[in-house]
Amino acid sequence: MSWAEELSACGARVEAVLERWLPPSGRKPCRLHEAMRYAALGGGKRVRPALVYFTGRALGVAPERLDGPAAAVELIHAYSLVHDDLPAMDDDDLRRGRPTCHRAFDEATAILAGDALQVLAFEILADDPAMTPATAGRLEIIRLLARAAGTAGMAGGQAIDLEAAGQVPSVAELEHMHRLKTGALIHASVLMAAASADTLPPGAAAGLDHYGRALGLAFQVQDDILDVEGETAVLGKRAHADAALDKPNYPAVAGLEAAKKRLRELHDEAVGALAPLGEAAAPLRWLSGWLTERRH
Ligand code: GRG
Repeated sequence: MSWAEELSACGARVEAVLERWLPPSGRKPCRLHEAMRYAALGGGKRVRPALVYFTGRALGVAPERLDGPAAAVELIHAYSLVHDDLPAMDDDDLRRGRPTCHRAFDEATAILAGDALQVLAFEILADDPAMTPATAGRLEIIRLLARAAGTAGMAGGQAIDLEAAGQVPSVAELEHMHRLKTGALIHASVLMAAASADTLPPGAAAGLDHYGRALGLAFQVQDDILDVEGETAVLGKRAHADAALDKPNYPAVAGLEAAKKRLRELHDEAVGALAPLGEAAAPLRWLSGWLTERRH
């Protein structure tokens, strides 16, 4: 299989895991369960689960032990998109090429669906029998995801993002916000897989930590570039949304060419950090290239 095929296999795998954990839509309260399934299933690139599986593969961890972390990080991501699209935040109508959750259902249901997706993530990490058997490893994985989703990560970054509307931050301030809002969950995807390994090769922990950080920022810089250069039909979400909301993004603050240069630097940094893992890190090198060249 090519790496691109491996990436789609990761997407199919996490879809099946999510299907198993999500409450059936026929179970009461049906509308809430339907909204949760609408938000979490059948869409998205599944980048964060792929990072979990690809990192685990580089470390020789069996995929069954990674299903819990892969599904959990995707549920946190899905919840963040549902809440981010709400009228109180970005007020978007389109997500993954279809109506946003609050448009397909209603605002109250979308808020509850986001809440329930978030806690389901932690229920999986606490309960999944296939995960790393050591209690310490499981707790570390829960801690990593909680920190990445909280005020020192995604929720904190989102708060800074909302406060930044109408302002012009420095490049350093913008990068800080991006590292929290988007980077933290991508970083955590790599770290959760590393925490699932029984042992790590020398230098692997620091190398993967560095890779996850660099790739997390790179992902958001590319998202900013796509917001400026992309088209709504290809992105599956509204293009030029940052300008419409008067939100600063990388091309607006540093210029488009500087944003592209920074993206290349971050890709090189991410790939360079994988040196201690040698050939085993080939899928992670490929994924960094794919993510920084993606068009949607
Ligand atoms: C509501 C607490 C809270 C946080 C929201 C991540 C986030 C914070 C908001 C999403 C807004 C956004 C579009 C951020 C840009 C980066 C990003 C996360 C893009 C979407 O991720 P993809 O491209 O989406 O992985 P798919 O649909 O492929 O899963």
